[in-house]
Amino acid sequence: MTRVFSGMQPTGGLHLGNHLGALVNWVRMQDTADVTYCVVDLHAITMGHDPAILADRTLGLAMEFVAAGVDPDRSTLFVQSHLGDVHAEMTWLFSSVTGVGELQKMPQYREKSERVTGKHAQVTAGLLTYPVLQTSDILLYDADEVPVGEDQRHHIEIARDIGGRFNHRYGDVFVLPRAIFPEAAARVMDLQDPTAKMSASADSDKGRINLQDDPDRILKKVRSAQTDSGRDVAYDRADKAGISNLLEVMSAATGRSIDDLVEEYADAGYGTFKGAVAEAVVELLRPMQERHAELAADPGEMQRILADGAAKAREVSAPRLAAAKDAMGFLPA
Ligand code: AQP
Repeated sequence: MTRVFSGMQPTGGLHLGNHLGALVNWVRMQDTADVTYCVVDLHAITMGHDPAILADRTLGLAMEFVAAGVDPDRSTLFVQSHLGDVHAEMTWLFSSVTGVGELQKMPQYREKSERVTGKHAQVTAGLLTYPVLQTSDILLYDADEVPVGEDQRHHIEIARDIGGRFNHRYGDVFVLPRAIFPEAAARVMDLQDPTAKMSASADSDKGRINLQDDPDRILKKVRSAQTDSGRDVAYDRADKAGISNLLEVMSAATGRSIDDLVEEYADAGYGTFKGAVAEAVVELLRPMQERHAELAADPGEMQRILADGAAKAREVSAPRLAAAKDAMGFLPA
């Protein structure tokens, strides 16, 4: 059976990009694969974080996964730091087959390190080695497939490179994974700046639809989305970035093809089209928001699910770590 692994950071509530780019595939893949999903909290501390809210955000993110349709009975759902011993040790081993230069070339590292400003600000070693920890996350679970958004393409490639190099040097221990992107909305763009991806860390949340936004807020954000000065609803990523982004969002939210939507809305005017996009997003999020409210009422149940998940995850990952150490020639304890 195909094995699947993916994770998300508890850096805030999820947004529509996270959902359409990755979470939709997480849910779909439960039907056919052996899936493991993780709240990657160890990744969430590389840019500075608030210790007072990390635990709540971690639990809240797990609830968002389940509210979106991740089924704890058909998946392994766990928190990365609960297996910090396994993931961090594996990261150390992989870091000895990883070049500093290849980490420095990662687009996300370059872009995020530029955002670190201020007198006491530091580009941390954690930000640089982030892809090595992500490689451990994925390879410890023998993942064949990793459902992610387009922005993760380079990180999955480096995971293959690191795993491949390890296998070449020490023997075939790891499965090399491939990224799985959605057909539409693999890269959801910011509504206010359709040349930038919708992001948890954007300065303003006007260009971002959060999964917990209420219908009024969603309508306001979609209505004020930046579009070109033309009138026709057409798909053209270069010249009509804003409208094309909304077409992708609506296509992913409704399951209708972009051609079909263009045919219906070509002459409808931007106002009518934006209203339809907002309605589609509201309808997509409504059941998730209802389920999330139910889950939030019983945090103890989610803690129990995560404890079970951590025990299941350890059964897979601890032997993989042991095999890696054995292949590298360490003296058994
Ligand atoms: N805009 C997006 N479109 C499609 N997919 C996206 N993902 C993130 N943004 C978009 C996918 O969501 C998953 C979670 O990724 P993460 O936890 O690593 O979060 P992230 O990529 O750090 O999220 P943000 O919002 O983009 O935050 P910043 O600005 O901090 O980088 C991944 O599968 C990702 O591809």
